[in-house]
Amino acid sequence: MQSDEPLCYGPQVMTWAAELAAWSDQQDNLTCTYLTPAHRATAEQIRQWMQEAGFDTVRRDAVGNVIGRYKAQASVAQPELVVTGSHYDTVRNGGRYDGRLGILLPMAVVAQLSRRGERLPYDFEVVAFAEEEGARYGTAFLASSAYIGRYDPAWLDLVDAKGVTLRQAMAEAGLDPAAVGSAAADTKRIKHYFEVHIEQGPVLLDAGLALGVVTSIAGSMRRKLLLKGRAGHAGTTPMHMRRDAACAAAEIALYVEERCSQADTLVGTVGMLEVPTGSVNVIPGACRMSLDIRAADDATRDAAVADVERKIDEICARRNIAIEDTQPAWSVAAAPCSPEHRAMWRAVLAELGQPQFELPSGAGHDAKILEDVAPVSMLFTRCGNGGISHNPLEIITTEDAQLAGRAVLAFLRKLG
Ligand code: HGY
Ligand code: MN
Ligand code: MN
Repeated sequence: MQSDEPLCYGPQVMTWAAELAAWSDQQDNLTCTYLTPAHRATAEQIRQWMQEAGFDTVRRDAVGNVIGRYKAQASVAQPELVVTGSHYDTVRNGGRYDGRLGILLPMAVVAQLSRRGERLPYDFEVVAFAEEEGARYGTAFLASSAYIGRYDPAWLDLVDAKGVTLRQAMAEAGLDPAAVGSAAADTKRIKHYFEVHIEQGPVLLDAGLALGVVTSIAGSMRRKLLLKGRAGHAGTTPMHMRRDAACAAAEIALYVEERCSQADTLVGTVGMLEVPTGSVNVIPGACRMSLDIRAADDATRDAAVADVERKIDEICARRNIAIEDTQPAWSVAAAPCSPEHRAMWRAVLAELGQPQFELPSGAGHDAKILEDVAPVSMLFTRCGNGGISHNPLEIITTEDAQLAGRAVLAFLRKLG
């Protein structure tokens, strides 16, 4: 592959991603959840690298986002703002590229622009969002919601698995819970937001393509439930007299699987299923479970959610099981990507000798939140290992990251 750019994007991103992966909440895997010591060390490292890369200003905002700004050409009196970014938190036992690629790659591109002394006709901001997965406090896209001025103060009272409130975690991290409103960006200035992200699926891999342009970002609904039956002796309680919370959860999980197999782009997952303080010889009196239901369009998703909720009520009524939402149900609408910028990305792919391939995103991304305040676009990179993600086997190649870096530079110039 001939390139007029030095090989400065791919190798740099792979090196940085490997170094960030060293910071984890767990000894034997990559888990980097909101505001833990590993998360704070990751933020500090990104801040340092941004400074070394040549950003004019680098700051940590009130919720822990790390934001680097590369200023416009001095001749532009009132420059607009183009923003890119992604998240640096991870799921538990996650991969090192989910989110982080979308931070590190634009950082490498700014380093190249800075080396060349090249300025863009707009201010360019790279945002390392502090919390997208919702792994510690359950509410996803917290950091990009704060960035667009939609922080919900009720989130401060969310509690993690160890009973630490989000408010306490912020104080421990040196952040002021009362200042969360100050994280809001001047969204009126944002001309465009784009996000580079690994595909997290097998489509590009199966098509033999390195890059793809995203058409739309799936909307999702999440619930966390506590089903309450009655604990009892496993040996002496006849089957017809039981209120087994785990069996109710199992019946619900199988219905979610069946119902969400009935439409394209519709998916449903029970990712968390747990009998708290369970014992081998005790009928489960309680069972915690999570629901995650998504589709490329809201109508498909909402129809499935309505059916699942009806079924939950029917199963629990029949089994005499009480239902409790352990946190407010949460949903985010599907987001279309900007046709104008999709065309720009397709033109960039053509210039790079790549097929102009487009695909929907089944995963949620911060771009979905930014779509409320600005036109958004996304560029996907191929995932290896069968497209696996949210798994330590998540992998990309240096060559694909290099190509993506060249695409970002070309896109930035086109935006000008
Ligand atoms: O769950 C998602 O789709 C994303 O990885 N947060
Ligand atoms: Mn993810
Ligand atoms: Mn992600």
